[in-house]
This record gives sequence, structure tokens and C-alpha cells, in this order.
Amino acid sequence: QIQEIRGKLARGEASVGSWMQIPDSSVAEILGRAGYDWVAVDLEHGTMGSRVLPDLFRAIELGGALPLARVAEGSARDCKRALDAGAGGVILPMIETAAQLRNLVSACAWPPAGTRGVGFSRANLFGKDFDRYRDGEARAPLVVAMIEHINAVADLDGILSVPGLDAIFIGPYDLSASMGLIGEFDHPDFKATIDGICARARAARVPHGQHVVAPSPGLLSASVQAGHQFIAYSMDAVFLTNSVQRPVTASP
Ligand code: 3PY
Ligand code: MG
Repeated sequence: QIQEIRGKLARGEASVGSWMQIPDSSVAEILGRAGYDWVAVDLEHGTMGSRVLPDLFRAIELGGALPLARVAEGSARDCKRALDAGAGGVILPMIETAAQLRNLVSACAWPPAGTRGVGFSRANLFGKDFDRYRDGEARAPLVVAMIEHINAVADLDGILSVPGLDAIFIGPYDLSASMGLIGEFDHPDFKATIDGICARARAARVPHGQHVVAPSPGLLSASVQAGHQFIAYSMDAVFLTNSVQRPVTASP
């Protein structure tokens, strides 16, 4: 599955996933069966705790999607918890430097490829399948770096050249906030910054992606047309909010 997603990215195709914040395995099952390549469980924003992760990941897997985790912070500890629970990869918030990313890529791979700790966890079937430790290449989880601070732009070429990086994912909210332009997505400086990030990613042959938050097939198509490849389509709370309003009914 990880290799299928990597194959799509390598061929220039889009890999479309979705996103969840509501810590409930039924939500995970619904999203896992909805046809996405992956479902990212968000531990950065919202109230998700790591205790629920194994159940959410199992439920996502039932429908054939790969479970990913947006970790709470770009730290080795948070990556280890998510991967031990069985995440197929991590989405790392607030990557600002190549050195920071290099450390985290290493924290996500078992030795000799990296420095990830070896212990009993769901990732090795609670100690039943230690072959997974030996097959470092196949077990290398997806690593996606979020570019969402203007500081990252200064070291972007370094970030894009870190071995083991599968894609970058732009966070428009934090990026605009770091530029003093919070939510001003039509501001020319903001648009130029996004265009610059995408152009540099393409030059470095690193797939770039974004979150299409509004559940609109037209916006998803536009994102694919714009060359984004690692795309999150909406999220549980937004799907619900957009369809939950009591309809206006005609009087009898
Ligand atoms: C941001 O826009 O900052 C995000 O993290 C989007 O998921
Ligand atoms: Mg963010």
C-alpha cells in the first residue's frame, strides 16, 4: 500500500486521502471505506489522543485505506507513538529546516536505516513479526513534511533534498499566519509564496500537496490540475458540518 502510493507519486499522479479529527472508530471506518488511498488522523489539532490510535487504524484498514498520522509535533517521541500504533506514515507539522527533517526521517526508520526504537508494538504485531525490522526498505513509512511557516521557505531547497522525504504538504493557515496575513489566501504575497514553494518542489522532483478543506469535487479537480499530488480531501467534521444543517421545509 505504501509502495502503491509511492508509485502514484513517482508517476506524477495524485494520491487523494482524507482527514479525521473526531476520535471515534466508526468515523474511521466510514472514511476508510470511502475510496481514499489514505486517511490521516490528526493529533496536532483537536482532541485526539494516542490511546485511540490502534482502533482507528484498524478501522481505516478495514476499507483498504492506509492510516497516516499528523503527529502533534515534529518530535521523535510523537513519531514513535504514531508508528508504534501502526501508522503507515507521518505528516510532520511545522518543518522549518532540513536538519529538523533529517532527524525525524531517521526517527521513523528502524536501524540500520535510522534510529527508530525497537520495542513490542502493534507495528510488529506485538513482537510476533520481527521480520519487519529486518526489511527496512519495505517498512520505511511515508514521511510528509508540512511547509507552513515562512521560515521554511529560507531552507526549502535543503528540506526538499532530505533523503526519505516522500512529499511536502502546504499548510495555508499557519503559513499565512507566519506572514502576518492570517487567512488572506488571495493576498498577492501569499499567492507568490505558494507558487514559489510549488515551483521549487517541482524543480527538486518532490511531490507537493495541499488540503482541499471544502468538500467540493470541483476544488479537488482544480487542485489536481494545479499539479498537487498529495491531496487531503476535506475532513470528518467539515463533511458533517456541511450536510447537517436542518433543511428548510415547506409548510403543509
Ligand atoms: C494549516 O493550514 O496550517 C494546516 O495545518 C492545514 O491542515
Ligand atoms: Mg497548520
